Amino acid sequence: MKTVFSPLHHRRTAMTELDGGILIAPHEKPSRAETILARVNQEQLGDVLPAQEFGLGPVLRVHTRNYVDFLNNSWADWTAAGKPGEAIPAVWPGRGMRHRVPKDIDGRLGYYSFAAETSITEGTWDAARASANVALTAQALVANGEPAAFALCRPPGHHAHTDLFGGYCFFNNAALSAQAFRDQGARRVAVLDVDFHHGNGTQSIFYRRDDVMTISLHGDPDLVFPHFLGFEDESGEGPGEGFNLNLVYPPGTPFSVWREGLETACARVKAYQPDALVIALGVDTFEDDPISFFKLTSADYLLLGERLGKLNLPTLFTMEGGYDVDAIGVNVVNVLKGFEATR
Ligand code: OKP
Ligand code: MG
Ligand code: ZN
Repeated sequence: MKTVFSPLHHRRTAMTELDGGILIAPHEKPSRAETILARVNQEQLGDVLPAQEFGLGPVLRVHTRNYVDFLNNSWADWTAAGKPGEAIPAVWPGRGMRHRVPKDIDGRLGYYSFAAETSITEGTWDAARASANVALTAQALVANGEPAAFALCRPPGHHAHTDLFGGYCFFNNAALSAQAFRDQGARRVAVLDVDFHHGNGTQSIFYRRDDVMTISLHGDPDLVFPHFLGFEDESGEGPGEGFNLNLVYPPGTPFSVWREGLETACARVKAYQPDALVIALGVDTFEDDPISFFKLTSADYLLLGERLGKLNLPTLFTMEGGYDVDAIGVNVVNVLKGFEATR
């Protein structure tokens, strides 16, 4: 399987993540991508290709112009306002308040976000753009006949809504790719999110559509981020009714239980008969992940990959979460090797 990678991910090197009332060094850090890349090379998974430039066209198929402009200008606006640190949202339009876009950068940061852990920094725009280009380059490989490709995206994307950043995400790389498949003639696309967290952005983007099915397995949002979406009674709306599926699990869930949800998800994907499959691949389901509570082992990721491979669909993997950097390379490449073993 070919991997697409961009060294521009290094432009996203935040110093702060708001966590537990203090600013910590972010979990979503550059060594994550470098460790995965090293393992891809060590295991000779396949060629590693650079990202092509796709411009903003495919991004604007999913995100609003105003949101994209905001992301593009936010760091400059923040520094022009004389702020000393990284750009962290601290005020939101709560219940009963006006949903209008304020002029002031503090107001706009809140308008275009849903969480405060994700600081915007000098290179964030460049890295988020590169991450989208990584996804779109890998998507094009699959659209042009590769059976599968791995988009080594960083920053991740599955929490980003059409006009909201948060959860370390800015552009929804999985959603952009699914939309690109549709725009290139795929009739139906399935997005299966195996990251520990709910893919709230992806769900929201396609919630009223039947041409992109969204499925996510994740920790119970009653207990863990993103808290306000991802429950099992969310099944889609209007024409999208029946085309969203959430599979929620409690703390301590091992692979033996999680794989039942994977089976359910795979059955739904198969019945949908999509022309392409996008896997939002997070390995923060790992037993030693510092911010998550599932108990998958490194060997389990081989079995996950095998199950996905058996779907026998043109498949794009977009990299999402996974924060135990010591194990992230092994775990991600195990999924991809397990997948390849079935082909
Ligand atoms: C992004 B992805 C840590 C709280 C973390 C944000 C989690 C974002 C996960 N104390 N909250 O889905 O891996
Ligand atoms: Mg998930
Ligand atoms: Zn995650």
